[in-house]
Amino acid sequence: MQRIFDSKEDFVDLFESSCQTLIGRTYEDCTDAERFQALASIVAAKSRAIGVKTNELAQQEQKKKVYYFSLEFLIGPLLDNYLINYGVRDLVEEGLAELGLSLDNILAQEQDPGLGNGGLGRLAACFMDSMATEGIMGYGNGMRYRYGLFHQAIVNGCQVEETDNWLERGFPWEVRREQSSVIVTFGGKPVRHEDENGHFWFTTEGGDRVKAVPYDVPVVGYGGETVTKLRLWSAEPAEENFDLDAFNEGDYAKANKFRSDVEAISTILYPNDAGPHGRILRIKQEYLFVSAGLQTILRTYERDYGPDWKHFPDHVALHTNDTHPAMCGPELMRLLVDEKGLEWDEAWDITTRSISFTNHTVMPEALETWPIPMFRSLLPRIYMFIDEINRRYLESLSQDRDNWQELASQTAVLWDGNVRMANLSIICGHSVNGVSAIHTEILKHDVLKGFYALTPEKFNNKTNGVSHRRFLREANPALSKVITNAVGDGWMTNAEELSKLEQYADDPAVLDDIVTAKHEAKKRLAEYVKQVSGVELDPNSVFDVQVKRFHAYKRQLLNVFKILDLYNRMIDDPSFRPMPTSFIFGGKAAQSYTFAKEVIRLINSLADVVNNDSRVNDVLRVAFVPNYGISNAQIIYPAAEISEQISTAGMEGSGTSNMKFMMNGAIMLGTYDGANIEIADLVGFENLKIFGLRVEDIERLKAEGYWAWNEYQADRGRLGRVVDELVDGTLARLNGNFELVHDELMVNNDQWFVLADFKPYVQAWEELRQICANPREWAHMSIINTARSGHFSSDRTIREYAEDIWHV
Ligand code: 26Q
Repeated sequence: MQRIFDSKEDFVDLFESSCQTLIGRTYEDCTDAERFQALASIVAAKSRAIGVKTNELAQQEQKKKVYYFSLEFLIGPLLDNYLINYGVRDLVEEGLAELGLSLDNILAQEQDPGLGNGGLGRLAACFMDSMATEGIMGYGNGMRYRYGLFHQAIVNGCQVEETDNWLERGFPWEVRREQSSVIVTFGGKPVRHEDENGHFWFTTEGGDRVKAVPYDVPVVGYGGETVTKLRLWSAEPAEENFDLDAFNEGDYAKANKFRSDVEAISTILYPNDAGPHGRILRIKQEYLFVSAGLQTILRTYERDYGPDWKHFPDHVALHTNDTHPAMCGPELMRLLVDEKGLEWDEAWDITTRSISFTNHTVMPEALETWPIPMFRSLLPRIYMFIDEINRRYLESLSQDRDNWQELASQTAVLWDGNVRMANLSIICGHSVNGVSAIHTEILKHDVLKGFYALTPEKFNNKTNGVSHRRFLREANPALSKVITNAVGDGWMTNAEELSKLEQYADDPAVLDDIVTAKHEAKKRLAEYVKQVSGVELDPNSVFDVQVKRFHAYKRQLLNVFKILDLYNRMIDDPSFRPMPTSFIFGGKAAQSYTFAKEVIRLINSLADVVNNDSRVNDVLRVAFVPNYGISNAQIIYPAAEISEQISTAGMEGSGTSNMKFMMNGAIMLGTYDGANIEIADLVGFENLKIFGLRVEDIERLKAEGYWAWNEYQADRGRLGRVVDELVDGTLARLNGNFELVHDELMVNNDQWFVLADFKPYVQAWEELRQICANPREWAHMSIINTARSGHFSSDRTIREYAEDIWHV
């Protein structure tokens, strides 16, 4: 353990002087926000110093480096995480208390950098944490967006997107590394050169030169021994082209255009369903962070090993998080061929041995493609490499295979006027992985079956994991204490040690402690919900939670139907009194995703109806937590008793909130999808509830013909009534009826099988709800879930990547 403070006194001295030197006031006169700045700056400075040592050591030992390329890193607040990882949280808390200050109040000041959409971005952050903890030299390579994913406000039931100005008060963890800036060129004209041996290469003439400036954020592993870094790139003009004439004429926008055009590249993070708008900027982002990252990596490699390129893959692994960094392949080829003078075959061998790729989704509309004309004019030299990669690939295909035309239509990079980024990622790498067992099977036998037929050895599964240090230890101190009292604290670095808890599964004292810890967390969440949404929740009711991005396939709508049905039954039959339950939702919808935004409005309308109806509101409550993100997720997970994981089977890559809830002892109510299946395998069907259609059922229904109308007719009394209520005024108080939602079911034939799964879902919920009525029975199941959640630590996932893919 690398303790950054020798003693409490040592910390207090440092803190007092940091307030003086950084803020210019005594700690007493500082605000909590300023105290946060002072404390974070000490921890950041210590981290940078340890980072230098980590780096020197790695260089001496010639340790292999892993570069994790991701357009998203949803890192969350860092201070608490780092204090825990350095083992000084208690010491700091006590030291501050002696000064009359509260660590919790200071921690609450930290901004949450929203540099990601959801699961994929958070996974990247968990991986950074686990790599550092496992002593792997893992470096993140991403973008420093000026504005994070929007801040979500709820106005009159509707989502309203507000700018997330996360840098407003500065970001104390980052350091701008001006010296390490690199130039990235867009457009221009490739010019061919040839030497006397016929060897040729290209340079680019003209084009727009952009300066990519890195900002480094320390990544502290548990124990503080290994500190690596996350490098985030920002776009700036390469030359000052201030238009003085325009300025003198008073046209300030024109005068500054050179700057604003370039800075637009790193201004915002794109939502996961971005329409055609802004697509050019998106490609620019993708190329900027890929090119800047790779240029830097080659420079570092050359410094450490000289121009010995053929051993590059022995010392460097390049991992691409989804297709967003797919240009790694052609850009590495360009650097090796055009700038380092390698022949094609040699460069290709190095490229494919270095790059690996993770796919996160099977939805066809999520697979990135770019129109060739647009791509070529923006990145002409990269396009030439892609064209040649594609040509050589098809050539080898046609030599080896009889059915090559069919395979080509599935696997070619250039097809139908588009560049297909997933195919590019697979061809340029040595490994393709899915994020749960079932997802990988679907990739192999459906979405990517052509590639699987050709190169089965490239395919492997890496079931996701999450940082149990952040989502259990940090988020849920009360439960963590119960665990550590029972089994010691070895689980912090070896999550499998959580399994020792199982011997207490029938121990009344420990079960009571579990119930007490849950109750504490529920009280805390209830306070938070009251503060942010005005809804009052009773901590004695059961907390049933669904928090995740809003998407039709995640079926928040199914959950709404369950609640509405419960409401209807209570209104019809006043003697029907279900046990008190609070239904809690949270999540953002992409700004242009109308259906998803309507479901948010629907939940808020339902909340408005239910919470204000005195016939039901003593036992039913519905709350929507606005602006779901890492910070409030850490308040939400610990408080849940029921975890809703109800995606249409076959659609969810893995899901990761299912794992975070599991660690915190919530019982899952889920479909047989993504990592839910592996969770069920581990805890057994008796310790959670699985319901509904499975992948094969859905395939059969699709083949035989599924008719939403039949489902509606077959149960007019309950299901049919709920469908009708979308448009009959029942829920219209906040901005009207829900025709769009209704028509998705009844006109568009319910693509996500909401109506088909309604009955088994309600049934499974009733059964689970019965269990929750008996706290001891619930606690028994809960402790088994926590005890078996060690498998879903991202430490395990990272060890698998390290061994099977990166070979470190
Ligand atoms: C693509 C093109 C243009 C603009 C945006 C995008 C884009 C951005 C983000 C496409 C997809 C994403 C994010 C996807 C994502 O978060 N997928 C989730 O990944 C998790 C981690 O593996 C899984 O657990 C989830 O199942 C999966 O939905």
